Amino acid sequence: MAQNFSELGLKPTYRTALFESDEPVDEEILRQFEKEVKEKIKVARLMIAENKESYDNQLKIQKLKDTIFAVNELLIKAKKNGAFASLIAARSTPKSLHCLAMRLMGERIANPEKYRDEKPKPEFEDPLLYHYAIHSDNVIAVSVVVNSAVKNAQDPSKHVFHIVTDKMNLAAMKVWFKMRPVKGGAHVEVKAVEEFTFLNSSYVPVLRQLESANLQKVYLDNKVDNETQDEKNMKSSGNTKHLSMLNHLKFYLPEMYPKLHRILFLDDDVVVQKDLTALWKIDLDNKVNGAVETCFGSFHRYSHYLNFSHPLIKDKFNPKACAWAFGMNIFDLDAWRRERLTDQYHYWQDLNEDQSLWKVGTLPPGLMTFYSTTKSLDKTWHVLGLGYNPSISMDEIRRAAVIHYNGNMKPWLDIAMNQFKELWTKYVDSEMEFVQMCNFGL
Ligand SMILES: [Mn+2]
Repeated sequence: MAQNFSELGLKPTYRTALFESDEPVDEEILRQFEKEVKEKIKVARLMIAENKESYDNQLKIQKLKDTIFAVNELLIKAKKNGAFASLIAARSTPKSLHCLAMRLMGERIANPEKYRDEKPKPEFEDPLLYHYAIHSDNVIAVSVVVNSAVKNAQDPSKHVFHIVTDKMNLAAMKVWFKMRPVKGGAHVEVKAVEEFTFLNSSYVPVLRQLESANLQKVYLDNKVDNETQDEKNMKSSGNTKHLSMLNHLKFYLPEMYPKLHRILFLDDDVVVQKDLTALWKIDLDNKVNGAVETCFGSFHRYSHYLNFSHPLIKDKFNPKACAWAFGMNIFDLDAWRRERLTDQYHYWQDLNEDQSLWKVGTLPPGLMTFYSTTKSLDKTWHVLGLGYNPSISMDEIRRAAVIHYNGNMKPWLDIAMNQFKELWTKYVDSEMEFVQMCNFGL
């Protein structure tokens, strides 16, 4: 696949966006990709027509025909991978996930006295313990992350998990951890993003942008013109789904946990396979973000994520700088506060209202915010690609402290890759009655 893209003269950024990315596939990118592929096919067809008369060009014709075929295959694959996977992700999984959330809600409504809110534990603010941040609306995914971390921790009682979800999933998430308390004395705090009241639209650019996008939507809806409702919905939803507060929450960790010095940020599509405590002791050389780098050859450089035709980007960043990944990051919160990096993030996010610096996602603003303040970690800490790359070696996976199912093929979906699924399912609490009822297909 890698060489196909460059051989066919297609931008490698498409490869990143359509096959490797952890963020939802952007319809606009898929459309652009389709347009370019169709353009390539057209040019190839024209050349064949022009060359038809001269017999000595047979070879060339055959080569062009092969190109048409290869490009078409790529398009079909991209559509399947992108649009189709998001379709499945949006329909079939939520069936089981919804079922689980509903059962948990039902349990809570049936037994209100069992689920009264408890006082926050002092451990939640104890800087001497090992703190984790997990931001997700997916109960089963979060339970796997926490369960795998606890099972592999030498002393679970020193580990504190700060789960933040949205208002809609708060009760379900709380009931889960009440019904299935974590083992070994580990500590779990569950909060809704709405409880962090400093995160409002006068402080957070993403929320302000969401509000103005919603205003635009109202304006579009009321406008009398010849667009159908579907077309309007397409236009407005395309922008807003990437601006979810839960996705951008990681940029506010120092303010959310003012007493803590370090926190380990984990995505909800990871599995922990080793004791991680060494991460809190690693020397970060006064840097803020400890992460594994993802570049190889010309791939996954800053130029793939940022628009280098913009003067501010060209001025400030090296296009060849190596990108790194979100998903397992050890953040030094003191250094973050000292360097005022949240202001940096706000600066870039404000400038990108018109999407002229980057298109979508949280990795581009992350790459900008933590440029020159990221310390590269040994690759065995965090092995990526289990959601799209079938050729990761099992040795590499076994050695990894954390494995990451970034990509479309999440382990809780029907389209998960079979060879990697078991590494996730072994941490699913399959004895839990609701998990059995809700058909997770384990
Ligand atoms: Mn992820």
